[in-house]
Amino acid sequence: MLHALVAALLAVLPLAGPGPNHAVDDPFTASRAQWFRDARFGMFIHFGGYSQLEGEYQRSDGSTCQDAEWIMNKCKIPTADYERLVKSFNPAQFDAKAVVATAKAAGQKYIVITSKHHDGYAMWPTKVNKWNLRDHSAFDKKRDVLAELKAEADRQGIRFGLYYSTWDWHDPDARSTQNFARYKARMRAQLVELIDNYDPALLWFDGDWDTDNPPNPWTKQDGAELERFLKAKDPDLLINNRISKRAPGVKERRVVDGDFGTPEQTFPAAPIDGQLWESCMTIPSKWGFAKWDKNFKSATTLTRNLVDIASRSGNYLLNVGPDKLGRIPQPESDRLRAMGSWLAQHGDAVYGASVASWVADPAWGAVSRKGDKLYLSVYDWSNSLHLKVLEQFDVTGARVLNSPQTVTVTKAGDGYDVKPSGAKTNDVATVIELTVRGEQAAPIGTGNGLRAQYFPTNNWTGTPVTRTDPSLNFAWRFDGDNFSVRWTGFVQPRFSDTYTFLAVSDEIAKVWIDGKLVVDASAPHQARIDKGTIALQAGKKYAVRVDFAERTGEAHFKLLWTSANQNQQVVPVEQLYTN
Ligand code: H79
Repeated sequence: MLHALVAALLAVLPLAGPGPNHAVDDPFTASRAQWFRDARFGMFIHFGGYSQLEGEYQRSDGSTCQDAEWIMNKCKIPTADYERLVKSFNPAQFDAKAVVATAKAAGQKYIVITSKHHDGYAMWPTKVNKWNLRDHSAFDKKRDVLAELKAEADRQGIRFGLYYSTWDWHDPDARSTQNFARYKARMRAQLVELIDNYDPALLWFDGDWDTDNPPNPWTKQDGAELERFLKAKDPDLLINNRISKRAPGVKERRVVDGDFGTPEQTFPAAPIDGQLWESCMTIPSKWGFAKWDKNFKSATTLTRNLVDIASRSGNYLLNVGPDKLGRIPQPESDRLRAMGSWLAQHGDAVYGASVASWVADPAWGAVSRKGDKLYLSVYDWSNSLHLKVLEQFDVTGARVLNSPQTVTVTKAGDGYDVKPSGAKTNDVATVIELTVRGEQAAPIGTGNGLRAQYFPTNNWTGTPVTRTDPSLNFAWRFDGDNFSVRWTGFVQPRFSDTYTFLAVSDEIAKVWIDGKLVVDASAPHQARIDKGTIALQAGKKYAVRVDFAERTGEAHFKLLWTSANQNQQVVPVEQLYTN
């Protein structure tokens, strides 16, 4: 009630200054995201009413149409017919113990299961409607697959997450701009059920695109409101970027949305600027079960994908599609088990590992880093193994995981030649572990932030309100218009490196370090990331000035840094000084 009043006031009053900051922490360093950053490998499960159709629909004219979790939409199945088919859904052989055991055997650290896909069918006994596995199926009325999976995941030490599609083909209000508020209320009620009953560590939204088939009235404001609501209920929830809205015709999602980015059926060639990320991919071509979908990727490809992803500081959410009886198809579990047996011996290269910025990505494999270890995952053992060095470091030890062979490391050309004495240990990737010593970090600083001046205009004029901001990490979103901020003080790097400063901003931002304009995003723009580099010396303090201005629409500003020795993060309070 009070909230609505405040929101109404904010809407009518020209607000001089920003509203509340919705960026509560930095996902790159926050303890609530620690498990996610370390996990690297999760199991996605696409399981729903569509699973009953097994990827095929017989039209009334006798012809066959094929798809999987999109079958209702792509094959234009009339709702009544889809409902009739799903009525006989009886996944009696769904065995949570076996599913979680498969994830464990694969070396996966978390599970994300579809609670509701685009067809709107809820996989738990929701009280919001009858379009769910309890009330609309032939399944045992005493069973609840989400409850079973959650309990088993807890028992076996696997984190539990839920997928939820905001886009809904079944609920008539979901495609109606006029009735959308009613749909949003039902969605919220369902999400409350999910949080209260299954306590997910992560919510994975989907269906954020702009489309007419059927229409999808969801907006960025809807996403921002929902995220605020969910985080108020559970501040530790991790939420993906698709809770927001992808603009019409835009392929890329925004860096400011959610806790992590979600490349789909692909993964990037380097860490993503400004956000944690998780690539979701399938083993055959489709997400939901389809009996004809038999072009399975090899365990070697899948394992190397995981290693590549970990070496770029991302997670791999690899999907399985249980059949209509609830069983993970054997070709999928076979591949998962093969990945797990490789990981059992080489997991150090993956879990808790991230980008190894000291070296260039090699053509013969991938390099990841964890603390004072570099892991060279060699896919092509026949090649000579050269490491191109981007940042000097010493090698104090070298060994091949699971092999007694010796490794010699010699300086050569632009880096190191690495020569193992023996044969590869397996065909997927042989891992060479280097113990390394890089530059000693300067002690953690003692700063308390930057001096901030908040101006009641969008051009740094008028009388500012002054305060100290511990870090520059703001998502004011829709809450403030027509203000500008100037932050001043000093920044103190802990390494002598060429630093990249990354500014997430909407809509005007400039960053000066040591008097040099490092980021110039002074042409008005929507939420995006801009960056620039400057060489700095460890422990020295450099003058910093940041100008940010907001006229209308959304307001965002974050300042991050990264270097060869410093993984990407919001510049932390300890390294920022008011004087
Ligand atoms: O759940 C899995 C897929 O079913 C779902 N996301 C994963 C995790 C997914 N559905 N579609 N896509 C992914 C690809 C998106 C297709 C689109 Fe379009 C093309 C969206 C906008 C253009 C088709 C045409 C849908 C709307 C218009």
